[in-house]
Amino acid sequence: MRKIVILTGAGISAESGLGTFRDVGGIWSQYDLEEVATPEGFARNPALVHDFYNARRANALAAEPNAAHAALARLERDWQGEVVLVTQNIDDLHERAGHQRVIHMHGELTGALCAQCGAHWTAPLVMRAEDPCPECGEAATRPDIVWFGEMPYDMDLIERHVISADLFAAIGTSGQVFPAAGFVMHANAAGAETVELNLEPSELSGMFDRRFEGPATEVVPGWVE
Ligand code: BV8
Repeated sequence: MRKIVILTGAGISAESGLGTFRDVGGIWSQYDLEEVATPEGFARNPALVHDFYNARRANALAAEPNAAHAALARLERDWQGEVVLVTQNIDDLHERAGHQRVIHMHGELTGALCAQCGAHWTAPLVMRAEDPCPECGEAATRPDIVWFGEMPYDMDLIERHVISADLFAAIGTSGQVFPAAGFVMHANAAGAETVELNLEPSELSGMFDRRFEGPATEVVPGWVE
C-alpha cells in the first residue's frame, strides 16, 4: 500500500499563532539568526539565546494545534499504508493534535541538551545556561535545537523514508533550508509522486508534480479528505 512521507515547516503552525521565519515580519526579521540560531551565537551570549527560546517555548505552550495538524493526525490514523511525518518545526503541535510518530529533524523546544556531555532531558519552561546538567553537573545547558551549521537529527532514517515514499508532500515550508529543502529532489529521483501545500509559491514549487495553494487549515484538510 502507498507510503506517504510528509515534511512540514513553520507555515503549518502559522494559523496557530506561531511565527514563521521568512514571511514579512517573520522571526528572522526580528532576530539575527547568527546571534540566536548558531552554536557561535550561543557561545557568545547564551543568555540571549535562552531568552529567544524561552519566549518561543512559552508561545508554543500557549498555542493550540490547528485543523491542518489535526488532518495529518487523522491521515496517520486512517491511512491503510505507512505515514511518516518529518517536521522542521520545534513546537509540539503535531503531537498535541494526536500525531503518534513525529520526527523532529531540527529538535524540540521541550528538549534540553548538555553542551558538555550530550545528556538530553525534558526542558523546564524557563531554561538558563547556568542550570547544572543532571548528568555531569556542568552549567552547560542549551536548548535541544539544531542550529545552523549543526547536523539535523535522524538524517539517515529520513533519507531512507524519502527514497522509499510513493507520495512525498511538503507543507508550509519555504524550501530555503538544507538538507530539508533537498528532500523533494531525492523523492523525485526515486520516482515518488510529489505535492506541495503552501500559502504561496516557494523556492521549490517547480519541483513538485502538484501544488495546492492556500492557508494550511484549508488546503491540508481538503487534501487529506
Ligand atoms: C547543516 C531550528 C551541515 C532553529 C533551523 C553556512 C554554514 C553552515 C551551514 C550552511 C551555510 N550556508 C548554508 C548552509 C546550510 C544551512 C542552510 O540551509 N542555510 C540556508 C539559510 C541557506 N543549513 C544548516 O546549517 C543545517 N545544517 O547544513 O549542517 C553539517 C554537515 C555535516 C556535519 C555537521 C553539519 C541545519 C539547518 C537547521 C537550522 N535550524 N531551525 C529554530 O527553529 O529556531 S532552520 C529554520 O528554517 C527554521 O527553524 C525552520 O525549521 C527552517 C525552515 O523554515 P520554514 O519552516 O520553511 O519556514 P519559513 O518561514 O522559511 O517558510 C514558511 C513557509 O510557510 C512559507 O513558504 C510561507 O509561504 C508558508 N506559509 C505561511 N503561512 C502559511 C503558510 N503555508 C500554509 N499556511 C499558512 N497559513
